[in-house]
Amino acid sequence: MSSIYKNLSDFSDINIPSAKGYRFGIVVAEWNREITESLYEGAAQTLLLHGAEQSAITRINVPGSFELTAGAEMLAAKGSYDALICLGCVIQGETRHFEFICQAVASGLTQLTVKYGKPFVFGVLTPDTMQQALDRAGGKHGNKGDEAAVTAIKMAALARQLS
Ligand code: RBF
Repeated sequence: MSSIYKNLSDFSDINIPSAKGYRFGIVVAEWNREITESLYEGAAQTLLLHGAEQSAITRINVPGSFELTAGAEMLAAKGSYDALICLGCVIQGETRHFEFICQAVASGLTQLTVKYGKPFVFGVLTPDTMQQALDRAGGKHGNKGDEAAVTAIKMAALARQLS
């Protein structure tokens, strides 16, 4: 988690495995598109930076974060991916809708990880305000899309190592 003490989007001191030869699926929610496009750009650039081929990255869009689980399942069922990255942004409002969406996605992606034995990375921002979202999508707290990609690479490498 990013904080005033540690911005995890700076990976310069962390040993990240090569992503060469791995296949990645990225599911992007269209709600709060300004934010999710930045998350996607960060994730895709990070995968490429660490050796993934452009042709090894498949992107699909879903309407909102609630649909991330369904989109990820559809992608996983169709293709052979080493990791799936799910990107969304749910801004806390005054209704309980926020909790329903976030809990559904967190639980859905956990279930998919268990079902497929592969990483389904939770790259969903859950800020209180749009400014906090901007700060975490290429702003002063880095880009959580980058962090999601690094998690995907590390977990894909771990899955291969243990298989
Ligand atoms: N989807 C998001 O990705 N982020 C949101 O902040 C968000 N807020 C929503 C607020 C309300 C009141 C509703 C009804 C939907 C919202 N959605 C949001 C869309 C949700 O993820 C999903 O696409 C729809 O509920 C249709 O299943």
